[in-house]
Amino acid sequence: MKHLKSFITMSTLLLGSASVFAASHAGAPMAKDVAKTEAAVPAPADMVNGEIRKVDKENKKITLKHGAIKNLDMPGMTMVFGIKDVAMLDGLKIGDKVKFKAEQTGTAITVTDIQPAK
Ligand SMILES: [Cu+2]
Repeated sequence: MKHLKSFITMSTLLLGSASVFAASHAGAPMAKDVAKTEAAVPAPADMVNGEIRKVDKENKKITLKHGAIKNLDMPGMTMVFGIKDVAMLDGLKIGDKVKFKAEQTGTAITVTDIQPAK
């Protein structure tokens, strides 16, 4: 009888801890939903390595030789980008190595962030 009693006590403890486990994870599905929502949003732009080839402040354009741009699914190449704000080009010149973010804005691809590469 002593054995049976300790068995029951053990089972009760296990059940007890199981429900505590369930309770403490009650918030988990919500966190999962948040992650799902974030995944539905287009991939955030990564910083891409580039080198300035041409700057056209008047037309808000910049030519960059760039590495692969993951968020745009683009391999490395040299191409013209639109620039969100020409002030971002202050202090940058042709030949400078940069890190930049590019995003698709309608039919154009625009540099939304650019800074000297360190
Ligand atoms: Cu490109």
